Amino acid sequence: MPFADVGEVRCRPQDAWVFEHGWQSWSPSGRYRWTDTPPRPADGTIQILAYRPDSPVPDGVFQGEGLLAIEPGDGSVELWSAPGPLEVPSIRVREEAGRLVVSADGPVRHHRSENGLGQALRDWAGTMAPARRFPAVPPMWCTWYGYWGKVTDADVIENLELSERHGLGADMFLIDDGYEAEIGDWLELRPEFGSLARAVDAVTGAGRRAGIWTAPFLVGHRSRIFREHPDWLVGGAYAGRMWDQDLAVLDVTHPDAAEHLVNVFRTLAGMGIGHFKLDFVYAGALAGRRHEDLDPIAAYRLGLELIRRGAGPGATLHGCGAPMLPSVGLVDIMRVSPDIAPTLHPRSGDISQPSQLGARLTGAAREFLHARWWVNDPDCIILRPEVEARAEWAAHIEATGGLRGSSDPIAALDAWGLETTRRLMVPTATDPS
Ligand code: 9PG
Repeated sequence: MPFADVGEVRCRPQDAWVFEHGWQSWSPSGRYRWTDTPPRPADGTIQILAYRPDSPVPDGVFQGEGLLAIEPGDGSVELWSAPGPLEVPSIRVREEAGRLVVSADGPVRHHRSENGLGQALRDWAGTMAPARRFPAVPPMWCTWYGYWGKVTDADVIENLELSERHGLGADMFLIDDGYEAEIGDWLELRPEFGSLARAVDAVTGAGRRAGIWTAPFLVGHRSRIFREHPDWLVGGAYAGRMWDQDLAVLDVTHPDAAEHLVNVFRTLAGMGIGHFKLDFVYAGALAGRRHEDLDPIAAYRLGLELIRRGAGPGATLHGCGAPMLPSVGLVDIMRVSPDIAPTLHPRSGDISQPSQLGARLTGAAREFLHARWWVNDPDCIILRPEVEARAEWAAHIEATGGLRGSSDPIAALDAWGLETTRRLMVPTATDPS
């Protein structure tokens, strides 16, 4: 649908603030003055990887994906949103003759509030998902931000032992990117990783839960499934470039691809894995030619349902790089920020990219979703001495009710890092803020 005007706010634009909500986990979200320049992708690849792929924003315009709010400066809030998780328009605001004009490329709802932005967002979030209790999730330990793609089974086992010895209380050990042979070949191992069964058995044998990372809708051009099943790919869909290769998309509406997807998760669950970090899943909602003519959000939701079928009803599904609204009701935990990194500022100046600043700004702007739509994941605790502004990151984590997960090599922590990590490693808050 082309953009059509849906409303206007009469105010002095220089007094107004706009809240832009990003498309997926890594998309910048926040409240900006009308006179500010909001975050925009540094290049076309980042537009696909971390913003909304088909919805670049023209200059001079603010844009939210499924949610945009305006504070005219008199204490009121005007909020426009998607009608629900299944249809998520882009919502824009532009200045025209001294007023702010709102437009959207799909159906929207309008809410008005007199109680400030925070309350407006909390109230709105409550209307978008059925009220549900989110039981406390215990803290975890994750391989990514310490071992990156070079993780081994021995690293998992060493940190399992160190977490117990230092009383960090990690109850789930998440084996992140780096164990797999290729992006798409989730049941084949990178030889240097060692044995997945050995790592998982060590964790479950210690009475802890095992978690694993996949990017279930990505098919890397180097993978076996890309070579062997070209008919399982979404025609014309390009999920960007990472791991030094172009990324295609699994067509979950193809019956054989769907069966494969269910089987991957059934197999991993059969090994004793109960927590699944589902990463780069924006790919499942890309437009393209599918075996069945489903719209992209319906195809995305079907993909998550197939994963649930394979993983089992008791498994924890943890979205990441995930379209936010379209995931409501289908994931237990959701990453609500770009990646944390040992550096305060992102390399490209683009706050969708790994950095403490990007993780802090977008994570704080989305705290209102915690325990309303899912359990928020603000990204991992990293507090080893090389981490810039580590006390600021600890304070940010302490202020969120979301998932607590340490991702330092525990042996690299100094006394302050160890003590602070121990203090932060508590279960998630069950009440929304
Ligand atoms: C593993 C990592 C970790 C991490 C995830 C995700 O915009 N980007 O280009 C971009 C790339 C990678 C990325 C986030 C954003 O990291 O968030 O926790 O699992 O993959 O490769």
